[in-house]
Amino acid sequence: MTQLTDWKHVFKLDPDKEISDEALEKICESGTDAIIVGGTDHITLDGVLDLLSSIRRYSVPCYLEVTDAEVLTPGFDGYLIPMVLNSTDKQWILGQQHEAIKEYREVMNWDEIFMEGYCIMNPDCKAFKKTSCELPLDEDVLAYAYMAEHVFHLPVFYLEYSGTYGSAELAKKVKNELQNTHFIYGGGIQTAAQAKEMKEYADTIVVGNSVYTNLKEALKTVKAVKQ
Ligand code: 1GP
Repeated sequence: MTQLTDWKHVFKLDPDKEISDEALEKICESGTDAIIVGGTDHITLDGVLDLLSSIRRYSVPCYLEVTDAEVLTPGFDGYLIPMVLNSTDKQWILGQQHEAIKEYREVMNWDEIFMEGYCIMNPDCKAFKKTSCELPLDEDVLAYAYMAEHVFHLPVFYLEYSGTYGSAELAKKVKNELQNTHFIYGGGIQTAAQAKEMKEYADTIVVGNSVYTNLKEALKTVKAVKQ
């Protein structure tokens, strides 16, 4: 199975959003490297399990991004755990993770768990507000990327513009800051050209919302980064 560090392209699906069987088939058979199940609001265990079982009809790897320990469930190929580095509230950086580790550490398999150092860059997105982020300047973002790699030794740094297309110039600078930590970019990718542009710098690009708004264009992002 493709390792996270080999991912070029992933789709992120939200258990709170409706998706037809036909659309799901196209997404899972698109050639993407993995599907991430994750979202910010109204995430329920039932919703997560429903989506997981639908995705499991296909061979594509399926990862859960754990934004709420209540929906943790076995059966995924891996688990992504965000630490929101630009949050002003400790609970989103270390607090919830600390609680989850107290409860689950006996059953945690670190071969399938990946901590993600998140930097959330869109002040209008739900995750930014929910996790009480402050908008960093470029130099701050680069320092967070540096900390992700050298202070926390995180496997992943995630530049998150959820809902809006971000700065390719900043993505380029972030890439230059990272040697060992895998660089994921997500946010606002709707076209093959945008996918290609961000993939110049990011190791992996994530396409989320556009599968719900314009699936045809969203599907083209796969080929755009895999040629
Ligand atoms: C969201 O980074 C992902 O967590 C993808 O963002 O929904 O804007 O594509 P979009």
